Amino acid sequence: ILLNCTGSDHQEYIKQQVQVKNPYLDTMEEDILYHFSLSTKTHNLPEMFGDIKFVCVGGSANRMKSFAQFIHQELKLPGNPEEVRDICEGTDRYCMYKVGPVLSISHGMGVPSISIMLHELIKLLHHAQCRDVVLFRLGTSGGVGLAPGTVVITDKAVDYSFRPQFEQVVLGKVITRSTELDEGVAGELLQCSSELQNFPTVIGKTMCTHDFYEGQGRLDGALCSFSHEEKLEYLRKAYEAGVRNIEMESTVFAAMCRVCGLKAAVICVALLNRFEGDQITSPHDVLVEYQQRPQVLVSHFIKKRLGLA
Ligand code: R2B
Ligand code: URA
Repeated sequence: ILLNCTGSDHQEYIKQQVQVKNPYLDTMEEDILYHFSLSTKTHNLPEMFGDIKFVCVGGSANRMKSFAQFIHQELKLPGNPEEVRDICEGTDRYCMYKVGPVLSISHGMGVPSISIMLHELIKLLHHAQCRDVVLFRLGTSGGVGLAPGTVVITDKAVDYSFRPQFEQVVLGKVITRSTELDEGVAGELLQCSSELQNFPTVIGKTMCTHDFYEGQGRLDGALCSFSHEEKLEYLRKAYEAGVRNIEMESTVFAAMCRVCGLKAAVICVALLNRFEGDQITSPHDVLVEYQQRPQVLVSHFIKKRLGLA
């Protein structure tokens, strides 16, 4: 087909592919995706993953398994949702489930954990020749001035000083990458939320930190080097800068997807309002229901895209 493409069609075709930004990859005879326990030599990646259109990632292995089972039901696919198989069963670093065109993967907690997963995921999508893929991070977060249970669609992922950038140390030097997310997908998700009943949703900035306790201004860690007033002052500044929630992966997720030409969105539920406290005190069943909200929203999005809703 490529031979018949005109120049601009060809460019469009290339643009829709998942791009890796590493010239060395082409020179490798085999690529071992170590933390997935998959490899280009032992697995036929185009056959296993070539039809993937939606990739959903989230911190917890159990939650991403439940999501796979949920989306199996929602898409009314044949077979028993209970029998979804972990593709990464050769390792317990991450889990991965494929349900029709949807891939559900866990990424653990924090920037280093999700960034290792994303290197291997983006290579996997590239090796599998996937096209037109949208990535979603479905997560939990601390709300900044929001009622618990509110879903936040991220318009920009920002760092500790509310800048839309991700800093990474490479060869001993800091390099900075932009963390802009796809505006169209965020808008489509907001539209989806308005079509669901009792679904409090906002769009806003998401602050990404490298710690859950002091790094997020909590007074309840094993260490605390600031006062209650200083905490509130920081949260107030964050709110004024447009930050509506705080979590631990969004900046690197946004930055890596952007560089590789992948459309991406971050959807996190707020488990608490950080102006009101630090401890997560809601009962277990309430927290479970909150964590299903990003899944319900993304499922609605996927069904609409597939013409099923
Ligand atoms: C949200 O929740 C986790 C910490 O509890 C972390 O992975 C995040 O981003
Ligand atoms: N996840 C976070 O990173 N922070 C919170 O406050 C809640 C969940």
